[in-house]
Amino acid sequence: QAIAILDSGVGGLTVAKEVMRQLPRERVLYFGDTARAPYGPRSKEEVALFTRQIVDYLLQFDPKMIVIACNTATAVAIEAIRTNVSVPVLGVITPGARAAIKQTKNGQIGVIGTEGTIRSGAYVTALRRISPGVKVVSLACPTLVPLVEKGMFRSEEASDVVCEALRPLRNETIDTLILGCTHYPFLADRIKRCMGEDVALISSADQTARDISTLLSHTGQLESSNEVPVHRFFCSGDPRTFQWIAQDWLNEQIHVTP
Ligand code: DGN
Repeated sequence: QAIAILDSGVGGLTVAKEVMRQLPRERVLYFGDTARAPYGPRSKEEVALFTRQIVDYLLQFDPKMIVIACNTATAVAIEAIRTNVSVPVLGVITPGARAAIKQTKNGQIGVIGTEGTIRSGAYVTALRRISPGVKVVSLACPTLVPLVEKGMFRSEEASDVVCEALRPLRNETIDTLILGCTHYPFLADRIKRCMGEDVALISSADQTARDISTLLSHTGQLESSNEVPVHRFFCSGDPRTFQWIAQDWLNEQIHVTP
């Protein structure tokens, strides 16, 4: 049985990569809804519906668990999906919040994400649940996901767009910044350059992969076979763009099923 991972596009590959690194025996089934990305500007109802459709599609393959590797979808749909699905469902917001609370020294945390994620207040809720006194500064950065989906994350233009998007955070005294969108680790070096060395960047990917590992070891479902797993990738849009971004990010050859 595989670990099914979904996102609106290529962003969830940041989580998939970490899963493949931390749990090299596990087989990954990935779905990127590239035809309908970005989810950020869409309504809650629409994102919840799309997430449900993808989960239903992935359930055909009888996965051992579902990972909603999209903050926007986690924010609006995880509870409903959990009640309707019999396998464990993990999102990326609680793991990201936990990692940020562990990291911060001054108790001031920034969160960047899509409009949908920021509007939902899901990070503020998750952070305050763990540490009620924490100060949270949230900022929607709608210009970043399109850069990544177009494969422009290494371009000069990307640096300018990132700096412009993060400008409102420059005078904040945060010491930790949550990359509250799974696409943003693609831009991590540019975000780092813009925010400076003193601000620690938190990607949910690392903590999410650890949580997956903990969950599967509790349920006795960690893969024990030594065979090299064959991962599968699906996308709803142009498979060529998806394939080259995925190969570049994962550093391996993959096959994409359109
Ligand atoms: N990668 C998604 C997230 O983490 O929110 C959303 C990207 C998008 O569709 N805007």
